[in-house]
Amino acid sequence: MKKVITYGTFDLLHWGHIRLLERARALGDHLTVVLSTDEFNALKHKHAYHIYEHRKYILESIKYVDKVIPEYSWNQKIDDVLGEGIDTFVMGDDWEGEFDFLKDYCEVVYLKRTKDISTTKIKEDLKV
Ligand code: C2G
Repeated sequence: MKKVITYGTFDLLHWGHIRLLERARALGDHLTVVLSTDEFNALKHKHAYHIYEHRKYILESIKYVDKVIPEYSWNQKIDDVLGEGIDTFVMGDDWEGEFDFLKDYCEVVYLKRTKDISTTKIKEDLKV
């Protein structure tokens, strides 16, 4: 079984997120999403609208997602890849090159980011 992993906050889930998850899952037979905790989001200077438990619940309902585990540190990726038996690490290409150190442990794939949609844009557009 070819196992794929990806990371993110996935707040205010939108079609750009779904396209990423769909393409990531298509690279293997199993997709693990490592979901940023609310505390880790603070380290990323992000404040998610939905709390971790609700973002996890939403992701677990998506047919492309097989497992959701918490992301609590920038430094857990090697342990995750080894611990989860991962073959392929996937991120959107806004992260291009940032995680190449993982190439010693698994395949690293950066997928084209979906244009014209983001959680930030949604929040901005909804501001009255
Ligand atoms: N994404 C995308 N297209 C968009 C928006 C997001 O392909 N229009 C992708 C991002 O590139 C990322 C994933 O969807 O691969 C999740 O995006 P975020 O929730 O914004 O994740 P981020 O805060 O970048 O978290 O350790 C890594 C970090 O946790 C990454």
